[in-house]
Amino acid sequence: MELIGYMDSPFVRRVAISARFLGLPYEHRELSIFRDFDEFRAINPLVKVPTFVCDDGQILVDSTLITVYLESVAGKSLMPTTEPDYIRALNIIGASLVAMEKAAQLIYETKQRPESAQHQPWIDRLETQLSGALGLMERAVGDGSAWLFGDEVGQADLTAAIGWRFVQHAMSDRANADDYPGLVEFSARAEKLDEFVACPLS
Ligand SMILES: N[C@@H](CCC(=O)N[C@@H](CS)C(=O)NCC(=O)O)C(=O)O
Repeated sequence: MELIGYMDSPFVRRVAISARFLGLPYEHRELSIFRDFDEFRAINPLVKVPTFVCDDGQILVDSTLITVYLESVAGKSLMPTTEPDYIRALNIIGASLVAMEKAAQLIYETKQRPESAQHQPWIDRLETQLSGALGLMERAVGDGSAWLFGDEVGQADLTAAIGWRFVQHAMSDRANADDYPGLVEFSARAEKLDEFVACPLS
């Protein structure tokens, strides 16, 4: 199994860290969807990260779908198995994925487009959505001193922690750490775990 993409994508990092929590070994290839577009396209015409190459050569995209596959290979799950925890985990993962997605869209809007083509109302909208997602995540983690569903780190924990770290790394000016003390603490604890240390944000 091979994971393709840089860890500066929170979606790639999510797959990498999930695989480690599931105890699954994988190869990792760093290719950029921008700088290595043609090489990437030859592997996957979708040119999306994460791209995941299964042992039989089939290609998967989307961190959630890849994680579903990894869980089936591992024969175990990083999700709570009973309600209402299961639904709450899905809710937190959803907010964290939106935070990642809106932050990525802000990068595209402000770094890929020439300044003259940027549209401020769209940027404002993305920022509002980003702060809405971060607000939900902050409420979910509380003071950040405990994992979300007991002693074990699960998919909701790792996705929230990766999401916050990415936003802080990419745009700390748009997400003031003072406004999110719970996430700061939660992320700091997560980043010390072996599975996170092994997958540094590149
Ligand atoms: N929902 C997807 C999002 C993945 C995603 O948007 N990746 C970005 C990089 S962070 C990408 O491939 N961007 C290039 C593009 O969309 O063309 C997931 O969970 O994997």
